[in-house]
Parts: sequence; structure tokens; C-alpha cells
Amino acid sequence: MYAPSRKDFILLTLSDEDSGGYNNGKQWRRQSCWRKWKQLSRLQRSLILFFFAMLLICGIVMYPKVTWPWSGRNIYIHITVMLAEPTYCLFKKKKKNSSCDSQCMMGHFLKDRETNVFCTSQSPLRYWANLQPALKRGPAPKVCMWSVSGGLVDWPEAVKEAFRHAWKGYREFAWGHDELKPISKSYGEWFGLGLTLIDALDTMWIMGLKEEFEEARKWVATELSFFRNVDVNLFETTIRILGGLLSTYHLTGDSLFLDKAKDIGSRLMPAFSTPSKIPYSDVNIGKGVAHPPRWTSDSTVAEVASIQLEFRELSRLTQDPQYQKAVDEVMKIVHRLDGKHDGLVPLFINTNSGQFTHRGVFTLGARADSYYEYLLKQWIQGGKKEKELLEDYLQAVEGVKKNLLRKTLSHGLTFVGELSHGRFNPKMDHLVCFLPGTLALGAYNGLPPNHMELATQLMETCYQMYKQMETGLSPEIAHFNLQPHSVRNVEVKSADRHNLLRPETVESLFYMYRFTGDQRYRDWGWEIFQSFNKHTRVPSGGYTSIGNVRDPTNPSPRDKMESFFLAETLKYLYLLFSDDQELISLDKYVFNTEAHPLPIWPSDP
Ligand code: DMJ
Repeated sequence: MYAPSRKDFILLTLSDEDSGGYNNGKQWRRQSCWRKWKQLSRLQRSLILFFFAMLLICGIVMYPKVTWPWSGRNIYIHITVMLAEPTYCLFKKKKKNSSCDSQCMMGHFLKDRETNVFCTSQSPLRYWANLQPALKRGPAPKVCMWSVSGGLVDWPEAVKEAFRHAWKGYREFAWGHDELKPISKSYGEWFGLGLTLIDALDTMWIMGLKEEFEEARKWVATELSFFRNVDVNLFETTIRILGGLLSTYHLTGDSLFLDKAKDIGSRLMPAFSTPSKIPYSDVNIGKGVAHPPRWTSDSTVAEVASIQLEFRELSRLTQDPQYQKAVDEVMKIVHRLDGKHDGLVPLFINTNSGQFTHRGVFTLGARADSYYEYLLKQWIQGGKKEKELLEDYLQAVEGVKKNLLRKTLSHGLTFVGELSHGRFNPKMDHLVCFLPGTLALGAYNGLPPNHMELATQLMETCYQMYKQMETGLSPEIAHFNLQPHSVRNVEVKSADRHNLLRPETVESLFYMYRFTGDQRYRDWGWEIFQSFNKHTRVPSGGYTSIGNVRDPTNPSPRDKMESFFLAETLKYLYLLFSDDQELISLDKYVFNTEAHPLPIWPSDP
């Protein structure tokens, strides 16, 4: 509700100059002023002139500060320019000691009601006038009024608020359970280990949410027990629980988290007792028995090859080599295997034979994605010494370029498709959007600069996967149109229209911004964040996965908040917007595939 506006009145008295009453005529006033001025001494006149000259100089100097009273502070100002049609929004963002222009980019012409990001060191009105020529592409808008409407919008603070909102739902309706079901105000259980709570610990710490963190820590100390007769998935438990506990231990120095990490790490070890040493997918952490899924003796390549960062770190901390030995063995086996295609791996590996199965399908998406990510990240974690990891990574990037990379003819969007028994399929999972960030991380660590060029192109594509959808949210899988004159680049099949609040695109935006400082990546992240808020936020607390990113009026909420929304999506958004580059410095930490930062090992003296 808005309060009715206050009415101000100005009283005007109208009089006739010839009426003979009090003579306040303009000419009379001018003559009298001039006479008074002449009566002053030369010194008095000089002093007055000097005073006005100073006033003018101060006015010029102070003008920008008066028009932008907030300048010099690291805040975001949201100014809405209301037009007859469409609507534009201006944002001003300015960092201490930096010129606004170098920080910001020109906004784009937008459709009605969309939010845009502009930046200016000028007053909004002047900026608006200067902007006009840039808007020629669209219908000439008619300015009705402009107003400061949003007050201060602090982007990191907005993400923190989103976290608090998500946490409120979890705390109220799912406390100690795996996942919140925000619509039905209940919870879902996967392993029954408080998955969301553990996955979110380090995010709370990074965001400085002390109260929330302390309450969660208390639950870990008093309620969390891994002595349970329950089957857990080795990969998911490693990246979310082991990874989450290890990173929280590093950030806080609190030994509670290391003790818990040791406990779960050792309970997962039976998974490696297989004929081939390729681990089974499932372990009963109470009974200490592992097994493959009921229908196959295969494990997924991404799953067996992206548990290494966590187990290697556990060995380093505990001085017990068994964990590292087990996971290094997996990497050695995969390194030697036949069946790769230019460094690209098939999706399954047999736990008895230790060979790839279901050969001939190659993707950077589901079942293979984090294998590639962990080649690079293990190499970084270990101080860039393990040559086989680097070799495999470099070969795989070349394999991607040679076999999976294409450009849409109509808009020139570069994407990573799939290869199935020699046939190219222009299909790209949202999961593949980890790749721009990983490529950028490699380039930052001394790998070829063309990796960064590719990262830049793929980043644009991942953003377009959001931008081209009616909700502003990406589908789970996109199909790229390769026809020369297609209007739409990104197409979606009806089975792929869902969005699970996944992190990969904002993860890559975080890396791209850290390495380039290009404001565009923050702006894209902000747009995506706003779309999450608009279409997935549940008023009573929490955020929900949705079933249809093409229908903004009914996105079909799915009633599930995945734990990675708190562990990854909101953490990467927060870090993307934070101006503190030292907050989880990429020279000191490497993020596991669930966004839990683990330290890069110090090099030997
Ligand atoms: C997360 O659990 C991890 O990022 C994993 O590597 C891939 N899937 C989800 C997020 O999408």
C-alpha cells in the first residue's frame, strides 16, 4: 500500500502594474539594484564579485556529488525511468576510487517490464538524454517521468536475503532432513543425513550468517550420526557431505567438522573393495557394505572420477594415505583405458572388468561432466605437479573443440553438443555450463589463452539459455537450431523444460568475473538471480524447482529445493557480487564440484 501523496500549494498574488498601489515593477527593481551597486566602494564590489566567483567554482566542483550523494560507496542504486512504454531501469554501481564508466557497460534495449542494468556517473536525467541515440533500435520511447524508486539495492545483501528466505523454509519445515519441499511445507529424504544443512554450512560462514551457522553447528554436534543402516550414493555423499564438512573445517578451524569428515570418509571406503578397484556406486554406511545399482555392475564415469579432491584432502589432513591411494588408483586406471575419443570418455565403467562400457557416446553433460572438471582441479590442488592429469585435461579440451563444438548459423552462438556413435546431436545440458568457468580457471593457471576465448563464447551461450526463455530461467537441456535463418537459437523439448535451481551458469559467471572484472558477467548474474526470485521463490519460505521455463504465468512448481541451491547457486551469486576478491581467493582455494572450497596444497619447502 502506498500513502497518498502530500499536496503542496504555492500562493500567487497577481497585481496590475498600473494600479498605482505598491510599485514592485521589474524595471523599478532593476534600477534600484543598479543604484545600490554603484553606491558601493570598489573594495566592497570586488569582495562581492569574489564571493560569487567562489560560489560558482564550488558549485561546479560539488555538482556530481550533489546529484549522486551516494558516489564513492560500493552500493547499487536502482533508479527506474518510467516511460509511456517500455520501462527502463537504471542501476548505478560505483566502486571506491574507480571511474564509473570503466566499471559499467551500456545497457541494451529491452522489452516492456524487463529490468535492465545501466551505469552512469551523470545525473539520471542527463544520462537518459545521452542514452537516446543508443535506443534507435527500438520504438522511440516517450519519457513520462523518472523517479528514484528502488532505493539502494545491495546485490550481495540481496543474495543473503534470498539465502535467509530459503533457510527459513528449511528451518521451519525440514529441519535436519535432506531436502525442503517448500510448497507442501514438508521435507523429502534421500539419505536421511540432513543433506541441505551440511551442504549449506560453508555458504552461511562465507555470507557471515553467524546465528544461522551456530544453530546448524549445534545440530551437527548433537544430532548428526553416520552410524545408520542406510544406503548412500558414494559420489553425492562425497561431494556434498564430505566436501561440505572439510571446507567448513578449513574456514572455521572447528575440529568438530574434521571429526565428522573422518567418520563419513571412512564409512565410504568399502565402496572401493571391488575386483577392479573402480568403486561401486552405493554404500551402506551403517553395515560397511557396498554394492552397484540393482540393474548393473557399472558405475558412472563422472561419479568415480570426481571424488578425488575430497579423499585426497582427507588423507592430507589425517595423515592417513588410504583415502588418497584409493582415489588416485581410479584416476590411473581411467588414464590408461582404451575407448576414449580424442581424450573424451564414455559414460560408464564396469566395476568388475574396470573397462568402459556403452562406448561411443560422448558428452560434457550428465555422467561425464565433473570428470573433466576434476582433471584440472586435482592438478591445481596438488600444486600443478601431476602431469598425467594435465595431459588428460588438455587432450580432452582439444577433443571437445574437434568433436563437440559448433556455432549456430543464425546468431553465431558457440555450444557444446554430443556425439553418439559418430552422429552429432546439437543438444547441450545445463550441466555443461560448468565448462566456461573451468576453462577460465585453467587459463588463469597458465593454460593456453585460447581456453579463455572459448570460455568467453560459451559463457554467452549459457547466458542465452536463460535469456531466451520466457521466465528468464534455463531449461535442463537445450537444443540448438543449426538452420541458417532460424529466429530462435535455443529450442526446448517438452521433457526438458524444467529448471532445478542448478548452479553451473552462475558458477561460471563467478569465475569469468573474477578473472576479467567485466561488469557484464555481474549484470547477467543479477538478471538470473531476479528470475529465480520471480518464478521460484515460495512466499512461506524456500525456493522451488519448476517444471516449465517457457510459461511465466504457470511455471509449474515442483515442490523441491535441491541442497545445491544453497551450497552452490546462492554461494556463487554472492561471491560474484562481492567486491572482496580475497573472499575465497582462487589462488588459495579450489572449489569441489559442489562449490565447497578446499585449500590448494602448499608447495614443499
Ligand atoms: C551438483 O550436485 C554438482 O554440481 C554436480 O557436479 C552436478 N550436479 C549438481 C548441480 O547441478
